[in-house]
Amino acid sequence: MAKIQSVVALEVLDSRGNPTVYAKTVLDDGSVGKGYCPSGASTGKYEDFELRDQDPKRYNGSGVLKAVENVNKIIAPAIIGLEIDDFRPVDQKMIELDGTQNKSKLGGNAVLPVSISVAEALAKSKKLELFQFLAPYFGASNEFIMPLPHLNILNGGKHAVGSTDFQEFMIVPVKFPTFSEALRAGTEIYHALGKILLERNYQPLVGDEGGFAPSLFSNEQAMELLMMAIKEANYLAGENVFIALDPAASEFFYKDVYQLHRENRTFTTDELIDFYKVWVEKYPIILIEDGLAEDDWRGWQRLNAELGAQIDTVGDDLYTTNKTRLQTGISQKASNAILIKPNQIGTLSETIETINFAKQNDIRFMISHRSGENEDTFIADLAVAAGGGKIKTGAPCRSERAMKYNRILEIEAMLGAKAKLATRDTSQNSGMI
Ligand code: 2PG
Ligand code: MG
Repeated sequence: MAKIQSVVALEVLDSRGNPTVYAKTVLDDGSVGKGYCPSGASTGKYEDFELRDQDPKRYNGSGVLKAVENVNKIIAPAIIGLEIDDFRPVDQKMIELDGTQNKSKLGGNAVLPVSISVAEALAKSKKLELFQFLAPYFGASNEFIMPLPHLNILNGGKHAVGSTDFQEFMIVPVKFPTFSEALRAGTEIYHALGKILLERNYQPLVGDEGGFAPSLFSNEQAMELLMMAIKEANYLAGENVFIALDPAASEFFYKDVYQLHRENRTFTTDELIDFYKVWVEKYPIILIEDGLAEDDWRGWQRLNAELGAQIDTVGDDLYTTNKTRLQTGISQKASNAILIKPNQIGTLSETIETINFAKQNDIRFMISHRSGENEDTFIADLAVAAGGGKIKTGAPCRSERAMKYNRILEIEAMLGAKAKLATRDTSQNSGMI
């Protein structure tokens, strides 16, 4: 047991230059933990409340001094002095202090950094690596599964204005012996894409998640560029490298239809599902996240019924890491997978509960960053500890993205032969091209 000696929060900046909350926890044995809150651009409507000051004189209203004060004046006094060897009682205390469904009193952005910093301090106190400390919460053994990296090499939607309507075009190197080899393949493909874009006179500029953000005339053009890049880097699309998409469809769903502005097309739910079906036949797609909007339950049921045997149908805005919404999704057979973002739900305890609930119900899960990130590599340890076999944390470019992949490299080296790269059955996904 160690006693919480101090908890201090600060207003710092994220990767978009927006203010965010950082918290530092010190235990009485000298162990120190740090936590940061990431932030989304295409946020789901059921996410935790992100408390911003709305003071137009500071950071155009996006300052987080109130959330910082909530840590320093409300949370810290309530948890300093607690004797702990588990972070869950601290999370419970914060949930009680907040007392709302969506952390709207204290702010999810006040609660999460404290939750992470306490877990990190405890891991240090127990002289464990963070992933080792977290593993028992998932009932994990001492064989660790390294997650398959889902690298977002072409950015669109809200992360790259003027690029594609679909938000994320990811590549997934699947048939590689180790995480480091998979990451190398993904990174070589990323650079091949940059070269192809330059040759075609596109400025190789990047979006919020480090992927290229060319101004394309259609979403399909992005798919063609990805296929070219895989080939250019000497990998085999549909054999060892696959494609994953996050259209983030809630962002282009208006007045009951899906509107793709770049190509001037409008789809009903059924038409958009048919569109995805054509793509899944044509391209080696293994995963579609938020293919439909967050309240389009009927559409999700059909999408999952028709494509769920071939691809991961992942709910992000649909579930917002919320166990109750996932429960609804399971009873409706709305998807076969969930995206996990700790800041959508607020505490590490609730994140773990949702993951374990997904596991119990054979729902696959992928650990994810946010488009507004920071120097915290916490999600890398979480992905290894939870053992779901998938992570997405942007392109292998820009330090706030690369450092999460780098942390997995470090863990892999630490574990040696005990680090097994996740596998994925791709027999249904070769694509025709
Ligand atoms: C998503 C995320 C992360 P944001 O939609 O999956 O890639 O974007 O953080 O902007 O919600
Ligand atoms: Mg998403």
